[in-house]
Amino acid sequence: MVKVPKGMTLVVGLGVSGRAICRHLQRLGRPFMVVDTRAEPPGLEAFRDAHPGVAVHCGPLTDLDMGATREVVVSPGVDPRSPGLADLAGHRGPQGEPLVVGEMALFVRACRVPIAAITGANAKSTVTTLLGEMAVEAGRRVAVGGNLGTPALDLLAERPDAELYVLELSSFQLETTPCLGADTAAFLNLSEDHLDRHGDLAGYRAAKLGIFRGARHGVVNAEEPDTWPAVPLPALDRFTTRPPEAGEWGIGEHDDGTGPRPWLMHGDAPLMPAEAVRLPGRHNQANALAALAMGHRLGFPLAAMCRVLERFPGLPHRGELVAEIGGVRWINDSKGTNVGATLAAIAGLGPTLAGRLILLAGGVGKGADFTPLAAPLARYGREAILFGRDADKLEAALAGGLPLQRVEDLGAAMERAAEIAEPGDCVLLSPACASLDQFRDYQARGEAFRGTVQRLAGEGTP
Ligand code: UMA
Ligand code: ADP
Repeated sequence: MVKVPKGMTLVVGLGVSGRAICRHLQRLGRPFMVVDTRAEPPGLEAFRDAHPGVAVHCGPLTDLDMGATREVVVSPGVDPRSPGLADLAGHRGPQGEPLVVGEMALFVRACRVPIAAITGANAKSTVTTLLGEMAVEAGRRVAVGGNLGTPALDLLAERPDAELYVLELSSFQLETTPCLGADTAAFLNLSEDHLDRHGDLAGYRAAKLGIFRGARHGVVNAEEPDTWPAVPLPALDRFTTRPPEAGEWGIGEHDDGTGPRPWLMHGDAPLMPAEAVRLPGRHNQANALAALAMGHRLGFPLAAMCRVLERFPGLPHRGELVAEIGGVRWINDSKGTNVGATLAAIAGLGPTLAGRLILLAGGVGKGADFTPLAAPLARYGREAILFGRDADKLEAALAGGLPLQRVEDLGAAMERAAEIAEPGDCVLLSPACASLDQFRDYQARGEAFRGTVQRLAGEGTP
């Protein structure tokens, strides 16, 4: 047994967040030690160089006696219910907070300016980036990060001048945040993801509802009651892709003299034509409305926010057209890491593509049910090419709908797609799975796709 010395803070995990937690504790002058359950966590040597004298234990959490620990700060990838931590549930630290917390608990204690926080199964990064861009356009000093980009605790040090923090937060981060106290908090949508960690959809939802703890304003999806807070908030805005009811943010018919067409609306006030939103598809119009609702609450001028929506081209790896080669479009939606995201990608493309969609999917399914993909793929798909750890489960869920092809990995899937694609087809990488069985992360998977497409373009292969 390794005893954590009395009064010492224990940091669990030596990934991106864990290292940010250590830097933060160092700035506070709080003594800490580190544990990572992996035998050789990546970047260990560099960490030791940067933090001489800090004890690092690599191995099971059950090796540690945490009885005298001042606080345990867990990385998002570590389940607070793991053996070694589970026993500490219900224990309290000196400030009365739970003994086991995540990075956001430390962030909240240190942050002195408003927080805008965004969660959901999908669209978090898109809405977070949109809101950040809107803040800049409105002339605010804003820092953007969290689950996306710079870890929240690093933002505090890198952007001490910020007058607003816009943070994307995952269910993992929220379940270890006792009270976020956001000025505005959005829960965008809910569909199955991370069930291997949260057990079931109810568990996943309960973690995500943590975004509303202490919030002064909420933004929810009018069409998804699962996103609504369990306890009333001081103020709430709802967005929908239907015509809005009073006070809602939605999409309705409006005629500005050029003929009736769909507009983004706030109640009965028209804001901008839906087609002027540069991001494609209805799901992105919903994302735009959520960002508008948050920005409005924060006092950003509507005109500034609409300018951002007109020009924002989207983030890489989210429905990104990499190239059109010989009449075949190759689209990188590597961030489609769950069924809900892949459904949105298919819905966005499908109607223009009946029978012309070649889907590349597979990887780590995280316990999800793939059957919702069967009907839209049967309708729009030409073939689904399946690879990775959970290809079997995908194959079973899609069987009987469209032709299926099993291959080893993404490279083989792309070879097969290049072989069968004909002008007018669309090859979509939207895996409905995490990448971690075959790639470092979804970006590496998307880069691999992009690299192969660029090589194909060079060769002139369809
Ligand atoms: N791990 C161990 N033992 C440990 C510590 C980590 O096995 O002691 C494993 C985890 O199980 C996981 C991996 O190491 O498989 C990384 O976990 P981590 O907590 O160390 O991750 P970080 O590198 O700190 O990155 C985390 C977020 N990752 C996760 O939540 C898994 C990053 O989000 C985030 O950008 C970063 O903090 C900064 O805040 C990534 C992510 O995939 C993009 N998030 C999930 C998602 O978006 O769906 C939630
Ligand atoms: P997150 O950060 O929640 O993963 P992203 O903005 O990175 O969200 O998008 C992730 C995936 O979700 C992409 O594949 C994207 O095409 C898809 N997506 C974007 N908006 C929506 C939406 N409103 N509903 C469902 N899926 C969406």
